[in-house]
Amino acid sequence: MESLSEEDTRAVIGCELTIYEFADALAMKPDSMFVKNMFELVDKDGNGAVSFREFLDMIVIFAKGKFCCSQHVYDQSYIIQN
Ligand SMILES: [Ca+2]
Repeated sequence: MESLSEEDTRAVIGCELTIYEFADALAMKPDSMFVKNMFELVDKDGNGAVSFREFLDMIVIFAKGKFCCSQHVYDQSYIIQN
């Protein structure tokens, strides 16, 4: 397996996703309420973009199974437990 160069690593870490790219990464439509709410939740600094770090934080939350959804998650309801 080939490793990334330092320059490529910095580019990955420094990249930010728009809501359209975020929706694409989740294989969902950018105008869905789920994507809008999730994007707003993940964009912790509120700059209108999801950083690599913010995206990783979301993945960790999913991986730990602490993200709980009601049956209406695709409408607008979600809860993250501490
Ligand atoms: Ca952000």
